[in-house]
Amino acid sequence: MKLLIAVVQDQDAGPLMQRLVDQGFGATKLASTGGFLRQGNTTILIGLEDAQVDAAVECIRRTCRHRRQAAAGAGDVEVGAATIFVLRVDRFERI
Ligand code: 2BA
Repeated sequence: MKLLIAVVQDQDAGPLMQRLVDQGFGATKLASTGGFLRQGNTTILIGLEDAQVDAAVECIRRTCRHRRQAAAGAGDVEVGAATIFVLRVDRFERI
């Protein structure tokens, strides 16, 4: 089993959650803040089987967009589409 952690832009979070749930993924949406821009973004946690990882990444790829955003002192920066971590899960329980 794996835990996929995806940091996405707030504008993409709603449509992404909808797409994930429509495809049968369990997902949790957390409010987060980027360290560089210090602006709100969204972190989505998805617990899934190893064989589902590519399908979830594809969902993210199809939903999330690159955008340019103003950064204090650094002009514009290109943000997104998503920053994705895939972690091995040693134990998963729903009680
Ligand atoms: P932020 O840290 O607010 O970064 C927003 C965007 O600013 C980044 O987009 C990148 O284009 C730019 N940026 C970040 N650090 C920079 C630096 N030192 N110099 C110049 N430009 C810089 P993304 O790379 O797409 O990242 C989007 C968000 O994903 C980040 O927001 C952060 O919340 C998360 N993230 C990115 N890399 C991460 C990492 N290694 N670990 C944890 N979270 C990460």
